[in-house]
Amino acid sequence: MSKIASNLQIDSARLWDTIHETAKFGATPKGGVRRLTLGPEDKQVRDWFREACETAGLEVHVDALGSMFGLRRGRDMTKPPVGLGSHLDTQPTGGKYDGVLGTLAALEVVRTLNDAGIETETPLCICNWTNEEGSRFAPATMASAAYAGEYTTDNILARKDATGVTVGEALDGIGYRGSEAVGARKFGAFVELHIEQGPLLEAEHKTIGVVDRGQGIIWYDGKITGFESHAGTTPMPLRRDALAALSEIVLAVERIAKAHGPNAVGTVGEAVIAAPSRNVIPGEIAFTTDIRSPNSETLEAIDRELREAMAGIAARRRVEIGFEAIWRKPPTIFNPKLVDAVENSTKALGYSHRRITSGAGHDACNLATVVPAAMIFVPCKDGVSHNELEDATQADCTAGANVLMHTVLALAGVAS
Ligand code: HGY
Ligand code: MN
Ligand code: MN
Repeated sequence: MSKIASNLQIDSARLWDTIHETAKFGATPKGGVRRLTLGPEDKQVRDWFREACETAGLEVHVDALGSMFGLRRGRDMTKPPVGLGSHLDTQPTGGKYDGVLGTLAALEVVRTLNDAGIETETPLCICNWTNEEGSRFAPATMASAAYAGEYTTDNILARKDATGVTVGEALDGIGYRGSEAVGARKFGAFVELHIEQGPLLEAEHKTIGVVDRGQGIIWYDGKITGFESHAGTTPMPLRRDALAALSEIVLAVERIAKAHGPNAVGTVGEAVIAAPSRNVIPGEIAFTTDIRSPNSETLEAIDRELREAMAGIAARRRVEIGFEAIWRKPPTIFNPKLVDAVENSTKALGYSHRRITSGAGHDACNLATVVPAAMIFVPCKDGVSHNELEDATQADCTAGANVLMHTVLALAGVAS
């Protein structure tokens, strides 16, 4: 690699300004970002991203699920591009860095290579994957999962949000239902930079997480059917209280996840009483459950034990409990050669680092099933994410973007 390329550093101030410039799309009073996928704020950031890519000389393409691709030409256009990027949608109580750092660092890599006049051997392709978060439409990482062949495009287009709007309608609503077939754009490799969203790097004073694995995930949609009745006249032993049953389910999820600790986790993140009223015993509740573990056998054991616990709760409380697994993501093993490339770039740049398993799901975990993929983590303050307090330092974001750039240069090759 040329001397220029090997000493290249991204423009730290420009990356930092870019992250904070886009944070205005969906900015919340508490300093977070609420940018639900395919909503008006997502359209704003997508339009911004498209313009920034075009200004950086990229050809912008959009696929049938709205995922965006900015292609930077390489010397040999017959070779598949190295992909880099993440997502720009956020959780309802999201922060400025989840997904955003990886997508905008990819843009910064292109801007830096442009400034340095560096041409790579293979093309590069920066990516903004639709709906990584899975908050408005389930499952999470749906567009990259469809890209990897886990779902058909039509299956995803028909997914509905809580108000009954489909993915297809939402894409049309913001003008991002592209013409490109999902999965048609091939990559030679894919690298994603992301905040860790956990406490390890900060606690160990490490700048870079070299991600070699990702947890397995199972998502469930649950429904409890009891019996609405008068809060004043129904004796306690005669009640079929759906909310009391859910309370036992929540504690069972916590107990069973802890029993499979220290890495297994379980969460009931949503619960909606069908017809809530202060003086009516809840008769019907919809709820969701998210369980994770780096180990497939542990996931299956938790699934079995949850169903056993629910059968007991249903019998004792004379309620019906429906519990459907709607998404199963096996644990991810990232490509060892790419993981080594991340580690080598990190060492060459002199950053402290450690190998790490991703507790969160990411688009790279789907890409890893069809193309060599790897991830780079940087710390976030107190390990907090999916919270408006999410924070990271300019130095760590810069370090992550430098590792991303040098890993991509090692994979793509430098032509001039
Ligand atoms: O849920 C996840 O792991 C990701 O942050 N959407
Ligand atoms: Mn993310
Ligand atoms: Mn997230």
